[in-house]
Amino acid sequence: MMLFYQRGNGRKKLEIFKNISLKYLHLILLILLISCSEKTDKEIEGMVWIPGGSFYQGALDNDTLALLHEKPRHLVHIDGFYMDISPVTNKKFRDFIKETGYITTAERDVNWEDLKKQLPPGTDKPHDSILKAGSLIFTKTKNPITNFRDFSQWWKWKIGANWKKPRGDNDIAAKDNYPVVHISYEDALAYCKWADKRLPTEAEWEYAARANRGDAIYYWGNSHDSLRYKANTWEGQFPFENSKIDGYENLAPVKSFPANDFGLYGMAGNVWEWTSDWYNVNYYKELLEDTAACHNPKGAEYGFNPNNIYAQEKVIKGGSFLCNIEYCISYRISAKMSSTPDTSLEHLGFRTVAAKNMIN
Ligand SMILES: [Ca+2]
Repeated sequence: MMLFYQRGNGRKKLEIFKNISLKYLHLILLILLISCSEKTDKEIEGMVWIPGGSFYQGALDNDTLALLHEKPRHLVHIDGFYMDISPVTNKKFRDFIKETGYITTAERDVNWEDLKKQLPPGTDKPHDSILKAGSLIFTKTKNPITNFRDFSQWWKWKIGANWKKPRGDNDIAAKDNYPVVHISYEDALAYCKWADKRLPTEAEWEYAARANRGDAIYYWGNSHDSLRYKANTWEGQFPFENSKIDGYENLAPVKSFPANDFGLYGMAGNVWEWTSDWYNVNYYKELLEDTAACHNPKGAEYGFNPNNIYAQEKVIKGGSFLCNIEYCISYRISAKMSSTPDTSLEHLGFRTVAAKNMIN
């Protein structure tokens, strides 16, 4: 190369040298960029790498669909992590049960001493026959309703309902690729321990669902018209009549609807998913005043739900097959609800995540 330069005239040599220098500079920069960027080359079966970045968590002030606990919106930074492509399926959960012999919350009789701590003092103990192992299942109402605050109109305690029998009297033999449901937070943690994974924080979950779409309301953008093609929800008059326009009245198999821009399926509708955060309605306000806490936020120190002051609840995200535009539009990215760690429901599952250093 040096010989080549020596044979050219001075000006030409300088230009060539500049060009080559620039070329090498680009190459060096490229190598530096590659070496400094997060390594994403390791493929983890069933998971996708979510590259780290910053995003605004929560809903815009002028978002009229959002509930107060989705505001104020605040800037958050998330480090990269691996996330399950879809919620944990019946098949995966069965593998866990076979290896560990774990018995889920819904398969154990209810411990009244534990339950009464979550209820107003003086609440009468239910009859022992009610405290048998079971879970909450959804039941359509016989007529349209007007009081949407009374969940007991469509949630029923079903003895014998659990992940193996989601309706109490049916089984999941042919439903390996359906999301597992009737999973309590405690059950999800036990699975994570077995799988060497963990639950996502609320911020990680929302960041992954948003997938760099800025202020989009839904994972696919802002159009509600395409809902039927994007998520399994309740279309019709909740909880009385389901038009099944999206093809499913109840649960859908995982990957029945498109993935978001990070390649994640089921981030809207079908099943709610546990996060590791305590549900505290004041947490977003605290984050606004503590920007240091906005780097990988882990959630509030304790739960606080003014509508359920005796219980500590965890944040759940994503909405379910029961979400409806007139009642619970929780297939929106910023939407959330809460549940106590020992609760299991027919529309509640989970997915796991893993930091890079958790992967062998
Ligand atoms: Ca549906």
